[in-house]
Amino acid sequence: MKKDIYVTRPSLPSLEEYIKEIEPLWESHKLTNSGKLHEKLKEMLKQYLRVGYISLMTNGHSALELALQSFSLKGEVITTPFTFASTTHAIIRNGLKPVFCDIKPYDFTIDETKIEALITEKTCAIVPVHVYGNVCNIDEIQKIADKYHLTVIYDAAHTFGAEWNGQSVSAYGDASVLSFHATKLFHTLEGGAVICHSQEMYEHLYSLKNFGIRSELGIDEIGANAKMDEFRAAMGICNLRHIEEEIQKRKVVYERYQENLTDIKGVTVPTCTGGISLKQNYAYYPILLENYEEREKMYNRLKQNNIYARRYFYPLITDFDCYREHFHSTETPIAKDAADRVLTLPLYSDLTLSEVDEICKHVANKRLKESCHV
Ligand code: T4K
Repeated sequence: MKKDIYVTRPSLPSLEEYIKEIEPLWESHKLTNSGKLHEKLKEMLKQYLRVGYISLMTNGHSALELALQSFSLKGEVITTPFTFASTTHAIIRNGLKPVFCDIKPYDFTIDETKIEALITEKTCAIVPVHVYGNVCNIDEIQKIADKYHLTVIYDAAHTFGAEWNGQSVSAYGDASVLSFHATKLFHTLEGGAVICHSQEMYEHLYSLKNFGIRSELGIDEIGANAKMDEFRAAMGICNLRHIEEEIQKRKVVYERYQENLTDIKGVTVPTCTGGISLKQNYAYYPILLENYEEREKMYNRLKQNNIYARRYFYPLITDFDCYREHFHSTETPIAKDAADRVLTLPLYSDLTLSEVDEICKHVANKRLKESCHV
């Protein structure tokens, strides 16, 4: 029986390393609400990401919802439909109206040239998504935001460890939101964070993730419960120690895919658009097939061979049952086309090169170029 290969497989530290980290909890009994490990991870992340303020949360989605809430926004938010459900859900659950902008066909991020045409007197913010680790056009987005006085909150769930122009990608915008879900290259089992730029916002987020509690007797706003507990923080501390090795191993896998698939007819491989100003994080490996039918065939062929690639992000959010009556995917044709043709291949640090070659053999379906020996 063939081994199952999933789109991802979380990396774990050694059991000994994790136990060593959580052992003091049996002494302290301080398990959550900003314990010592929470504080330690926060400091480690500030240093690693080179950011001033980071608010750790229970997951990326809560982080996104609370980041939006913290700006007291009202009205319309320009975003894209080519993302995980979380981005749109967070906007709508904040009582805001998403206005969908199309994406660029080569890197799947928001097409900054199409943003201005969507701005109305009701627009209050832009929520761009750094899809698959591809970085949005940060400079142009900021210029537009400055011109129209809009808040920019990046959904940076896919960009942990990536740098742009020598700075962490998460340092840009009025806030950036990270996901530390088990399926991400850096994880805390479940987890997430908001990167912000002032002590005031940091404290506000602290209150929002703790029911709106300001003091023992004072609750002055309607918050949620989105605090990160000590067991998750411990996992983050261990994983962060190995993060550079994790990214390097992924790079090797990513490059093997590029080498194997670049000249395969009917397969479009990822393009890195950041040039030398970008340090990639190798979070995902998305390919585009010629059309919907070819993508479905490929998805099923891989599945028959125990390779569970994923169609991130299909269906397009505007085609979800809960949204299709309110939005039209025809208004974002490039995103619609990408959703119909994309397939995200397995990528994780333990994936062996012979497994990559095996996956590529099925992707190429006998059209593999000669240099790849499988
Ligand atoms: N914004 C964006 C752009 C996002 O992509 C996400 C999350 C968010 C916001 C929200 O962040 P979080 O609130 O999640 O922190 C997965 C993840 O659950 C989700 O975090 C991620 N994006 C999304 C792209 O992928 P599913 O429904 O595809 O996960 P699932 O359970 O099918 O896992 C995929 C594969 O991974 C499985 O087939 C096997 C493997 N796996 C998974 C888990 C959970 C494991 O081997 N071990 C595991 O523990 O959503």
